[in-house]
Amino acid sequence: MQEIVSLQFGQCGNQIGTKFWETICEEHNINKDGLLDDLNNGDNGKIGVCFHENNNGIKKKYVPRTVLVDLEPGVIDAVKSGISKGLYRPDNFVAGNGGAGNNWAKGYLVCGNEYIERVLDIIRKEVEACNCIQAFHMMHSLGGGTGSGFGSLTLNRLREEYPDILFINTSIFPSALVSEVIVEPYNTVLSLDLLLEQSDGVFCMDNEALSKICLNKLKQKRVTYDKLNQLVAAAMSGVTTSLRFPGQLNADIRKLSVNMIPFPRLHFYMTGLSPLSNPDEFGYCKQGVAELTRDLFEPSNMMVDCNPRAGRYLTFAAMYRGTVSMRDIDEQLRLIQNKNSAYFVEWIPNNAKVSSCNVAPKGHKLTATFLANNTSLQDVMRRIRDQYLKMFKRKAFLHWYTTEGIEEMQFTEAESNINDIISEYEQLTHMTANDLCCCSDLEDSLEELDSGISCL
Ligand SMILES: Nc1nc2c(ncn2[C@@H]2O[C@H](COP(=O)(O)OP(=O)(O)OP(=O)(O)O)[C@@H](O)[C@H]2O)c(=O)[nH]1
Ligand SMILES: [Mg+2]
Repeated sequence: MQEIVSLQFGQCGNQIGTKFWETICEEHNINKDGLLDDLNNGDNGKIGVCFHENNNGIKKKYVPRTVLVDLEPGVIDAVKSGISKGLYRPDNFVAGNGGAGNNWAKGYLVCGNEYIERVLDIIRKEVEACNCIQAFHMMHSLGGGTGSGFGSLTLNRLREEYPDILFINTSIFPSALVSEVIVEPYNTVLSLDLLLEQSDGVFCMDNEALSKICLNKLKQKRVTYDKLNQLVAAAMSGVTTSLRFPGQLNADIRKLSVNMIPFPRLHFYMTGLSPLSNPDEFGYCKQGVAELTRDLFEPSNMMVDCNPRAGRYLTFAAMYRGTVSMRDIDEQLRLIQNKNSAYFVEWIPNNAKVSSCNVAPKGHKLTATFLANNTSLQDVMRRIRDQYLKMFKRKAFLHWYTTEGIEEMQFTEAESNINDIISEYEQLTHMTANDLCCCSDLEDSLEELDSGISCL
């Protein structure tokens, strides 16, 4: 079994985490106490990837392989007393009593250092309980102090201790549409700097795009975290389907990464879902393979506020759930790629990975999840970088960070790292196969990619 150990950090990490577990428990017929609800249990052959299966004599109990951490107590207390309180391992909760107060430096240095050994001990126990762990999966926001700062510290430490285990992140990018944290561009830039160097794959979820989906597509009157988190959980459930249910392609994170990431630093994914429609309109539109596939490429379906049509697809993966024919899918994807060839780089032939799973999410017959490595992701980096620069030019709010021990230099280095990735995306948007031959760094990486794919 290739297990994934989840790490939920901070308010946002724990709120999206609990929504994720709620969603996948329902799909695997696990009730709020971790017991199987339905004896006719469908295809649960790979359930051990995400859950411990504990046999306590009478009934098997399924316990999420997850560690829940927050430097302030409120959200963890809410999980401990919420409807799923019987689901999680009691030893896997860590709650501080102060919080990092929206300050990356506090999460990374001060409070983080106080709690890191306790957290690492719990994670070590989780790793020991695995047969052959494939990845850590951290869920967190980039805009606060705990998920971003303490999350970064933990990422650093786990990288040192387990260099061979893949590290993936579901990272929530901030948006002024739902947040009042003024310093979040600072926290986000400092976190991105680390994610660029240390993470193996970042599923980017942008509160800006998620809010627009809620308002414009789902026709909600008001945006709430609960609604945003439902979208994030649905996308994460889609992305992990082939890891959790028996199937064929992309069945582990390493294969997904080898196929999706042509250059090591370009490991930021945008995610999309279909269908995404107003529940009142449900049933009025046909939603077959053709409609879903077309929808997946719609900019308004992306969970990052970017326009993929202004960039180019390096690679993408489409995952379908429900009873569906692979021939239909291949045909629809070919149609879209042929019609829109300018949007796909020509120097990665066969840049699509497709998979299907016959278990549809609850309440649906057919759905699809999209994962893309598209150069327009630079838009969200640019948005955050520009907000950051406005404050940093005046050194506004900087003292909160320097007094906690972060040097100004770390800010300028992080900023230049973000500038570099923006230029890398920019370059690849305009680069043709011929230009690429002149660029030896990229050429080396392409050779690595070729040999990686041929090893599969
Ligand atoms: N999508 C989503 N975003 C959230 C949620 N909770 C907070 N955020 C966003 O996360 C950022 C703030 O980070 P938090 O997760 O609250 O902070 P934290 O990690 O707990 O850190 P501190 O409270 O500062 O110690 C802001 O951008 C919020 O809009 C949530 O449940 N869902
Ligand atoms: Mg908090």
